[in-house]
Formats: sequence, C-alpha cells, structure tokens
Amino acid sequence: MIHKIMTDLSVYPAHVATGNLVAAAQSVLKNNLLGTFTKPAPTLYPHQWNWDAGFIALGYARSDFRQACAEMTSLFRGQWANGMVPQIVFSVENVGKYFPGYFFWKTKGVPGKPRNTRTSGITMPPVHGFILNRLLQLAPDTKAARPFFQRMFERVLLLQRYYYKYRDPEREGLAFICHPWESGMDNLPTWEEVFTQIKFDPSEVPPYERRDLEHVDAPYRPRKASYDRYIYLVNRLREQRYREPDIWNDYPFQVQEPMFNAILSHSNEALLELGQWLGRDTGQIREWHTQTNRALNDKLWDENKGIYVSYDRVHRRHIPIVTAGGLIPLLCGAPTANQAARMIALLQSPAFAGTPENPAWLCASTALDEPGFDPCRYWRGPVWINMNWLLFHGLQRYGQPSLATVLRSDSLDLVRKYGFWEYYNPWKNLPAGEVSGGYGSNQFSWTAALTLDWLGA
Ligand code: 2M8
Repeated sequence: MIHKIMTDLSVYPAHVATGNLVAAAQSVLKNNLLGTFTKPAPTLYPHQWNWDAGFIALGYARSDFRQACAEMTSLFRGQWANGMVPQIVFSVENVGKYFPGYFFWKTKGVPGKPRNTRTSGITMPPVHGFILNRLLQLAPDTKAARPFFQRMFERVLLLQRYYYKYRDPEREGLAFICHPWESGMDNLPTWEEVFTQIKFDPSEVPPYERRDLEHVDAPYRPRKASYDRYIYLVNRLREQRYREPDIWNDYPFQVQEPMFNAILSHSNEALLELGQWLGRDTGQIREWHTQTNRALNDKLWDENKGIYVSYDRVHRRHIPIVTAGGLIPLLCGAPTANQAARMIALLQSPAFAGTPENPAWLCASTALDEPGFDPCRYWRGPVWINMNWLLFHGLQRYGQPSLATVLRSDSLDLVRKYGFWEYYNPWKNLPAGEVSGGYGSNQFSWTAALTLDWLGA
C-alpha cells in the first residue's frame, strides 16, 4: 500500500543514513518551525499541540535552549484561567487547514479562555512538569534561566491543580479524560468499548469534513464511526460552553486511564524537585503524588492481566484491554516490585515481543494479541516513539537497563530504517507488498526530537 504522504519523499528522503541522524532530526524540527513554535508535522498537524510541545522542547534542549523554552511559553499562552492547558493552540496563518479547527470548537468568548489566543476546549497528558525538570537538568545556565523556571513552575502547578479540582470529583487521586483526544492515544480499542455504551442519534453529530484523509490514506487513520463519536462529544462540550464542573453531571465519556494518571503523577514528582530548588512549599504536591500512585494501584491495576487498565466511571466498569499505556505507571514509581515484574514479563511475552518466527519491535500501542489490534491503524497497534521514550524511562527507574536499551535501540532502528514517521508497523517482518513500515505523517517532530534526546544531541 502506498500512503499519499509519501509524495513528500522528493523533499525528504525516507531512509536516514546513520551518520546523518542528528543532522536529519534537526532539519525535521527546523522545517516544522512555525514562528515561535514547532508544529507536529508538515501538513497533517499545522498548529501547536499540547504534549507534542513538551517532547519537541527536549529535541531543542541541547542545541537551542532558547527555542526549547519558547515551545513551552508558546503552549502556555493558551492556558485557561482554571489552569487547563488546551490540546491545541491554533496558529492564525493555518486557518482551515486542519479539522476540527478553532471555529468548530466554539471556544471564543468562553469564560476563562485567554482572549487573544485561539484554542480547542479539551486538554492532553500533562507531561509539562517532568519536561520542565529535564530542561532544568539540561540548561546551559541555570541562573540565567531561573525566571523562566519560576514562571513555568506557577503555570504547571496551576495545571496540576486543575486535574485534582475539576477532573477528580470523588477526590480519589485519579483524573478522568472526557474525550479520546485527551488521552493522546486517540484510537485505542479501549475507547471503542466505552463507545458501545454511549447512545446517540445521528442528528446529534453536526456536519463535518475530515482533513486528515487528504494527507494519509484511510487504513492508517481512525474509521468514520470513531470520528462521528469524537465529533458528537465535541458537540456536547461546546453546547455546554465547557462549563466545569457542572458539565460533568451529565456527560457520557469519563475515563480514568493509567498512562494519563502516571504522567500526572510523574509531573508531581518533578514539581516537587523544582519547587524545592525554587524554595517553594511543596506539601500539596507531595500529597497529590502519594494519592495518585496509591489510586493507580488500588483502582487501575488488573491482577489477572498483570498490567494497569482503564476505568469507565460513567458506566462503572473496567476495560481490561492491554495497551502500552498500561505499562507507563513504571514512570511514576506506582508499581510494587511484584507488579513491575509482571509488567516486564508481559512486555517480553508474545503479547508485545511477538514470537521467534514473527518478532515485533517494542512496543506496540495495543498488544499484538488483542482482538482490536491492527498493525497499520493509528493507535491500534503501531509503535510510537513517544510511548517508547516514556517506557524507556520507566524501565530505567525499575532497574531494567538492558530492556530499556531495547526500547531505545528498537526506536532508533525504526527511524534509521524507515525515516521520522509518526508511527511504525510493530512486525519486524513486514507483509509482502508493504513498501514501508512507517505510517501517518513523515517528518514527524516528536520522533525527531526524542531521537535527538536519545542521542544526547
Ligand atoms: C494525534 O491527534 C490529533 C488530535 O489531537 C489528530 O489525530 O488529529 C494524536 O496522535 C495525538 O497524540 C498527537 O498529539 C496529535 C499531534 O501529533 O496527533
């Protein structure tokens, strides 16, 4: 199958020679730079995205620290008064090039949205705390950068507080997401399972026109049925003017997902360190961290599967689907030694590693043996470099340097073999006729940025 985006190959070679990896990765970022921030991809994603901005900042940290800071500052221009940092901060010059664009979200005039910045109305995994901490470790001059860290500390603290105040109504220590797009892993089979419980009339889906399929062929992107549901949910949110917390009394998609909460928790840990460096009181942050780690174990651990799974709080049930997100709590220190051993065994089992006859690159986004697995379709199975980066750090934390090295070397091998794609086929032996194992958008920013971070460049 040929993907349309491969027309870009005249401009960007797909195969990257090993020696040129750093230069090639830097040129991906340079080509995607749009004024003050870097867009995730040349044409598919022409605005600034929330967690992308964090990963992208790491790609600049060693070579252009000023730009690394600019990525964060630009994203937080979009922060709402309640602390929420939106999924997208729209660039005025790319109006109409992405769906759903600013006007579809109808956030204009919503109380608390910054007046001069165009944003969507939902959020994304809060990576910013630990990104900030890593930037501090890489800062060429911490004294000169202190005002930046002081400013950002306040902003990120406000963001963390937002989750505990508005997305954790029962004060459990777990934040819920209100849309698959908030997870960042938009098309997991997990969300299909939640959708089976949500009934609506087709007339409740406003008319819309997808733009993603102009850039990537349909088998690599979500199906129409999923998009209808994404848009149905956006419509519910915009009809209620994003009015938190009341809006949640009657809203059908509220899921506590393990990766999202592990990221929230790990950002708390990072803020603890930053707060101490800045001489701030960190008592509240410590409490959040303890509470979230405990709740991850009490509520989202699946003893049967040996991994963390999501909980649908509206329909009051767990969704025992095995995804890479279920392994990410290694990052925040939640798992006990026994839980970590179970997850590590699962990661090395056929569920993720494949078999000697049919080996897989680590780590498939949805486990290879899940009924909803698809090696080509967005988030249904492909390997994502940001997930591998998060897992790499989790494995290091749990004293697994050799397995962590596999995550890193598989990622770099995929980049060398195919180029800086958005996602990759997890099978090492591609089916006959498959011309490339790289899918979605080529010249993808976080793939380049995290390659740079791994290469220490
Ligand atoms: C993808 O999501 C956007 C919606 O937010 C889309 O498909 O249009 C996801 O992979 C998400 O995690 C990512 O942040 C975004 C931009 O790279 O693209």
